[in-house]
Amino acid sequence: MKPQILQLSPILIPAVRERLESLFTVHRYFEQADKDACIAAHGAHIRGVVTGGHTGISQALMARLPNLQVVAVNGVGTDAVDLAYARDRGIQVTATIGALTEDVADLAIGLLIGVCRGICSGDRFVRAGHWATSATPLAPLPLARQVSGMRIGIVGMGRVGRAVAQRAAAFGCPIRYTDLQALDVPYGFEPDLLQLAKDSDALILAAAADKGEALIGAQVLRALGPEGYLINIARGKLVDEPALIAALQAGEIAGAALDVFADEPHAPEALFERDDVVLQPHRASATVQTRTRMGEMVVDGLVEVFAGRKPQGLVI
Ligand code: 8YV
Repeated sequence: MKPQILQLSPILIPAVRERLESLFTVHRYFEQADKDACIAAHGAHIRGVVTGGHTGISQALMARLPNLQVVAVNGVGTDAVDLAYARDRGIQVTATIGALTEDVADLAIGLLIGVCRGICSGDRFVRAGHWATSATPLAPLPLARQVSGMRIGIVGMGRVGRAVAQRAAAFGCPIRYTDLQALDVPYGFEPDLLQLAKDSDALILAAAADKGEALIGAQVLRALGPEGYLINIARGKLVDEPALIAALQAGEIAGAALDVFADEPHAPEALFERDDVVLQPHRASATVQTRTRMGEMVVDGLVEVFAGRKPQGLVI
């Protein structure tokens, strides 16, 4: 009999879906109208869970899966999985470590350029027909902020942080970073986040969110200052969103570009009308190439665990 899998979030690559469904009996929990009935009917037989980085799995749901052996996260962040509980139960957790680094770093740079150069507001300006009709072309658009040479502060110098740094360095940007400790990287370490914010023109969040909830609050934003930009490709909960909105409204920072939010799929409406903000619907890893690699890792991880071997990307 094929092992039974509970799938908590969609897989967008057809070939990966087909492989998953050919190897396992898959219960598509995310599509169920009556989720409780789904668990009542199948919970006792579930041996594996497939979930997304943001979705994770609650302790309450794991508790209803007595034969659960593995949670395969289709993402790199495991902050939405109760790792301590999983460890106690002997449930293995895998993540797609290394599979999405480049894409996430690419989007961080895209967002930085997007917000500093006003790419989205320029696009809206052209589409609305204002370019052709305005008496003084470009007058309503403020001049942009040069990106090359900006002082970049990276919060979290893990795989993604390093890939962001590499790219920013190619733009001639001096780079400093903060992390739990100094690391073996060719960038300046700043243990104090406030100081890093003071010394940066743009702060890029690339930290894991297991700890550090609302790391970026009013004080850090004030330190970043009216010429400073905040870029977040990590987790929404790292930022105190009401404080960010207040800082933007008061002109205490110059702008923000966000791929992630505290309460996805909801982004704060106060941001919608602002031209000093670029918003993305948590899409940093959403390319065909990366999602294919991630999906393959998820399926391979399940196969390995059920065969009693150590999977790649094993977190616990
Ligand atoms: C993934 C993420 O795209 O890797 C993560 O932790 O949050 C995202 O980049 C998401 O998990 C897709 O399922």
